[in-house]
Amino acid sequence: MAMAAASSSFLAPRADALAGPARRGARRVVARRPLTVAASKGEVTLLDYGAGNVRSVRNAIMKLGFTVKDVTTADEIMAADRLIFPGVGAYGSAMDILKQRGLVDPLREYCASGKPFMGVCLGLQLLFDGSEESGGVEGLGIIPGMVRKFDAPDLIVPHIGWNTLDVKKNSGLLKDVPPGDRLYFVHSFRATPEPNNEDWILATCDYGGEFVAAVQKNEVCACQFHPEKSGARGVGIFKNFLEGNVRETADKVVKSSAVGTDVGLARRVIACLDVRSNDSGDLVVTKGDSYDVREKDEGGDVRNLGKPVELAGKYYEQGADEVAFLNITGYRDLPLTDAPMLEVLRRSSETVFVPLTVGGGIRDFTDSNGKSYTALEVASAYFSSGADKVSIGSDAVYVAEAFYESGGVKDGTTSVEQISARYGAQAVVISVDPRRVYVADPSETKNKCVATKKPGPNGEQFCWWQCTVKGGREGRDIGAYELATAMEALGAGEILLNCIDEDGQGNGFDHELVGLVSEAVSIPVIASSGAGCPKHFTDVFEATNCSAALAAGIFHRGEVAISEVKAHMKSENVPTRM
Ligand code: 1PR
Repeated sequence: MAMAAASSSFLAPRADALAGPARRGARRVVARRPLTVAASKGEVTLLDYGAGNVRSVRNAIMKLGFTVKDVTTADEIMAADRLIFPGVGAYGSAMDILKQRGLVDPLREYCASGKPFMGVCLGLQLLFDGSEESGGVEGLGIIPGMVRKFDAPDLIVPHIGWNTLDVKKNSGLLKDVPPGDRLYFVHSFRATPEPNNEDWILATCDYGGEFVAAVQKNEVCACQFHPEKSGARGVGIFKNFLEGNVRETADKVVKSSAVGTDVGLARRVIACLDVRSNDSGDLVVTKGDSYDVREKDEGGDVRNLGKPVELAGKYYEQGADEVAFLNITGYRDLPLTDAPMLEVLRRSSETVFVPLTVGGGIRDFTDSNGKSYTALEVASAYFSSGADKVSIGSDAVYVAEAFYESGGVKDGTTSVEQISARYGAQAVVISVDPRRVYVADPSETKNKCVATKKPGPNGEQFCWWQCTVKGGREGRDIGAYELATAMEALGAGEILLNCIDEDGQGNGFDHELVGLVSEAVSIPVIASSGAGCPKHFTDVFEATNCSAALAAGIFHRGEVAISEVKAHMKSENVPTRM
């Protein structure tokens, strides 16, 4: 594929990407890796058709001591002894690729042969007769039933986050998942249990109604959730598959309803790492107050709060539901060959088995050598390096402005539309960087105002939130409400709602802003900026319909651990993944 080729040109691993200031002309001494390599427990065949992040699946397999053999041809599929099919992206493009490569019949035959098979997410959906995604597409037809969009009224879609299972059968695959435990889902379409597929259903999940969470018939199994993104519990599911322990067990199935009231989709807690190079050229996690990341003392160095890969690992261990990396100087022109964020992702995804979002610089781009890349190519680079979602900041504002100027025309050429069409809406997050603007009367602006409980400096009773670009450096005449609604229309799957006024202040999230935007869209909204203590998380979950809350400073400075936030949420009966 042209895209993959273009991506790889700027994706070549840079061993020194994280090594600190470049020392031109210095002779580099390359440390040799020890020659002792642990013996492989066996080989697993992976069908990666190049449509997204399967790096984490690979990493989970390798962490368990197995080696990965990639397959691309029909013969290789038939020759496999144990096949993993991690479907990613949109249903239509996945089936197109399988057809082009002549893999449809071989996959059917492989599953019919009864050899071990594991599908993940889209890899489950493709087993069904077809999907209404991509305008109606035929699937592999191995399991009866159609995949349809979540359709319950007022449901936030995509279904993103950690949800509980209702296990229907005794199976070795899920034997280590205690009732009430949560696994990570991210999808807009789902299959439902029906009488003609009942014999396949291993577990269901409830989100606006019961849907298929896992299927199994003998050695052929598939999960709608992502084991490779479901922490240690999820990696254990892969272990059961890889070690050949998926057959029925004698243990009794315990229903998740027996575990109490904390069932269903959890409210997520996200750790955010604002990343940039400091003045010595080291890539550091920094954190500002209202987006000013420099120390206040003389010299004003960029604040250095730690190393990105180490901090991501720490927050994973503490129970973060997701980790976001924002390359806060991504709006500047950097040659793509110097994209150290790619290396951060590669290394983080080796040890962090929860979703990773990356943002900064996702837009059409011409590097200093005059070589041009599309936003889709930049995003593809991030996905293939280990990102599950990309977040678009400045470019989303320009796209929304053009969208309104054109009277709401969707021409399919924008970054948001292209990435969404290729990778699915759930992979596209919009990072909004707004600032509060007071007005005496809503007629003073074309943007949506609210009557505020925090009047302005001159007693103004109304305000709106002005979007900015380039990390808050430039305000535009478009509000957060208008940006969010345009982005939903263009195919974004989630809104990361920052607030420049509250950033780093520790006074709590801006409930008026979060309430306005989360009522305006039916995609998940992540509240961001201002967390100062665990109570601020339960406050924003109680006051608004947001799906997740994100914080940075309190975690980086060690003032509050993520586990403390979770414990507080649990004590306040907020659905929480512990
Ligand atoms: O415009 O697509 O290149 O993306 C740039 C990205 O970098 C955007 O997502 C933008 O939010 C981010 N960014 C740019 N400049 C800054 C800055 O701080 N100077 N950081 C910046 C945004 C805000 C939050 C922060 C929360 C929580 N950081 O992500 O983590 O406010 O902080 P807190 O808990 O300490 O209050 P593009």
